[in-house]
Amino acid sequence: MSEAKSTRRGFLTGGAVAAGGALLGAGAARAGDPAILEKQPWAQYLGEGVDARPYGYPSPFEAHVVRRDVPWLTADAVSSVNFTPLHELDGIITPNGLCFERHHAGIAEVDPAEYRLMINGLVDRSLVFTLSDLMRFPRVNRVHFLECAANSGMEWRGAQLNGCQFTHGMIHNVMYTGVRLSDLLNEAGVKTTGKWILPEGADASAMTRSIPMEKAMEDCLVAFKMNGEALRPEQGYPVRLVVPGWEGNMWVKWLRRIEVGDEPWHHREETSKYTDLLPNGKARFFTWEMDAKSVITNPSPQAPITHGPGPMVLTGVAWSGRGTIPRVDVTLDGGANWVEARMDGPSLDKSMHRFYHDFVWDGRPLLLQSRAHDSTGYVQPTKDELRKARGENSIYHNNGIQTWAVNESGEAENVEIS
Ligand SMILES: Nc1nc2c(c(=O)[nH]1)N[C@H]1C(S)=C(S)[C@@H](COP(=O)(O)O)O[C@H]1N2
Ligand SMILES: [Mo]
Repeated sequence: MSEAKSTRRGFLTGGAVAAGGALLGAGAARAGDPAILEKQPWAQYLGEGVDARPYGYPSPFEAHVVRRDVPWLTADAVSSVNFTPLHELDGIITPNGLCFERHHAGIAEVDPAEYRLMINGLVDRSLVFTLSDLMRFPRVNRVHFLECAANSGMEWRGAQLNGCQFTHGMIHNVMYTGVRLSDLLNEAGVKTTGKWILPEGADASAMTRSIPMEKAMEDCLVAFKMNGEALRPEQGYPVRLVVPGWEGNMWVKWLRRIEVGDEPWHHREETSKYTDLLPNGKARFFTWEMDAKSVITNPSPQAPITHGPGPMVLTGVAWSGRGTIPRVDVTLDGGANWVEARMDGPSLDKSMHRFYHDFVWDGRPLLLQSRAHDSTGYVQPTKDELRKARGENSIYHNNGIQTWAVNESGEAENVEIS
């Protein structure tokens, strides 16, 4: 242990190969390592030219890095969900092909030439925009997370799914390019009686959700690009609504119409499914903002420690629908001791944040947890605190602290401690 600590200094100041080797006890083997001494197959032939891959894909060695679903969760794949492989990612941006998908009636394949967006209802003039009409409004770029209100929902009653992909993977964090919804609404001229918008999707589910006018005017976007390229069909190509910080259900994909009204349309929509049932039988309505939350992505059940004791990097993500994440705490011993994690990467409003904890593992079992603090001062609660407030019957808005138990071999498991 003390030896590990003293070598860590060299490791972190640049003697990575020497110190790393010494720590792993593998330095001697590495010295004669054929992987560095011998000419590898890929150095013995000319590679493919630039015309071979007009649209690039990841290395075939990364084929395991995919969205995954849990087949028993839903009756069929058309109205279902898959999960972002958080344990394989780093930084804060989710690559387009790995953004989790949640569809109520499958993926709509919309022809952009036939794409139209209508604004009608309590407006001075109903308008119909083509895609090129939309692109003539001033554009903005914003990075935001989208989290399904059901994320971690399976964990309300106890530890269930073995991997952060499944417990926390109903989230993605993307840079959107689009236009302000307020610009479009102002173009149509919202009447003073217009207090709500009802966005509608062009897919077979014609998904609709009511959103208060204040939010629509404040920061909602009508987006056509994600991470620089056109939205993927799975994410609503060619146009989706972006509702920063609010639950994913409101981010209508394949957006085709926005009706302006004087009250919400709760009788027409799915809202009943997206409320939180309290122990007294009453429901929590209007719980749209996503509370601050975090999860350790590495190590985790799908990403065990494979290098043995010594210096290691623990990492994870944190986010809040109410602002930024100035601080995340991490514990290695189930909450007896907490240390402040190191935040790295952009800290953007209503966006994912990345944290690290660099430490020397002595090879003993760990009980890992992370606890997010957001810019409003709110602190992520424990699962027991959440249950006390909301009971066991909830499904939505579970932002409780996650625990991973790591054993001596470095394998991690989803557990609950109280
Ligand atoms: N048109 C339409 N929009 C939709 C849905 C849908 O089924 N149809 N699903 C909603 C739900 S419940 C969520 S969580 C998000 C998921 O967005 P994603 O597929 O980009 O992850 O889209 C929302 N927008
Ligand atoms: Mo959702």
